[in-house]
Amino acid sequence: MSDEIDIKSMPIDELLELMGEDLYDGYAEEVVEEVEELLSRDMTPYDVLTEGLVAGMDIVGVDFRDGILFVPEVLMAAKAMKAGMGILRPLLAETGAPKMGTMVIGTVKGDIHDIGKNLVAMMMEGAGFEVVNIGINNSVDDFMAAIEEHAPEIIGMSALLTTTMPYMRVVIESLKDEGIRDDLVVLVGGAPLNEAFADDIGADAYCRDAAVAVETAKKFMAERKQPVVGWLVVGWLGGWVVG
Ligand code: B1M
Repeated sequence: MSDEIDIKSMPIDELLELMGEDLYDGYAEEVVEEVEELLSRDMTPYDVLTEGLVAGMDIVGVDFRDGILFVPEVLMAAKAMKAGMGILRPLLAETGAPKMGTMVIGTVKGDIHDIGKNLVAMMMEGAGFEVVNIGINNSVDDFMAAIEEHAPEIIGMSALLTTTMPYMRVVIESLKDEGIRDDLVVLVGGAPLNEAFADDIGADAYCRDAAVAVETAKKFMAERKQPVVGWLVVGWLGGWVVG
């Protein structure tokens, strides 16, 4: 525990290591203090997130897989991660970038994993997107209602279980049935997915992590805007030739 340790005099690499240990042990208060201390050392929110919280959570994941940690411990670690993310969230969103577009993102039906999805949401906000995070365990109807209410350009779906990932196809098929599939960019992510799966279910892209999700979303938004710009240029050139 970092109570007896003076984190202010600790070098950054040791502080990151300590934060990983506190995250592992589920010490939310300490993780928050360490996040704040790292930020005060001029580390960027993104680096604190990736080099600190995400790196720490990776170790939790491996030990959970190997039966060293169990559900209650993982939940404590997840809470500590969320506490740390609470500090970083507004900072990542504070870029002042113009709104790039709107994304509705949710974890699919049957699945309650939300850490990675929230991370994606945070990073997207940080990149200037308006994000409507509809939470966990979302049915087709939940996605449809959010699409109707918020008119997003992008839909993001997350699944962490091999048993819930097929539900993404159900959502995409419903978008087709409603005749709105081609109006939307559908991005999918989550540890058990891959590109082949995304192709197979008819998503636009698989995003390995939050950074890739941001890059991919930006790329699609740029492509969507291009035809409009193209027509404007054609119109302008036409006017120039005629006039
Ligand atoms: Co669960 N769990 N879990 N779990 N859990 C996994 C996923 C598992 C791989 C662990 C293991 O066995 N090694 C395994 C799945 C096995 C499988 O399906 N093949 C598993 C299991 C089995 C279960 C339960 C069934 C356990 C049980 O009850 N017996 C149960 C299922 C409950 C349910 O959903 N119905 C369960 C429960 C839980 C907790 C509640 C204890 C907790 C979740 C807490 C929470 O989310 N609030 C939990 C956790 C924490 C994990 C692990 C350890 C960590 C997941 C995580 O948060 N990773 C996980 C093991 C692992 O993944 N290594 C595991 C950190 C996060 C930053 O990464 O979520 O991958 P990730 O997100 C990344 C990318 O994937 C991507 O970007 C993110 C950021 O870079 N991404 C997207 C994710 N979503 C995206 C959406 C996008 C784009 C990118 O949209 C555009």
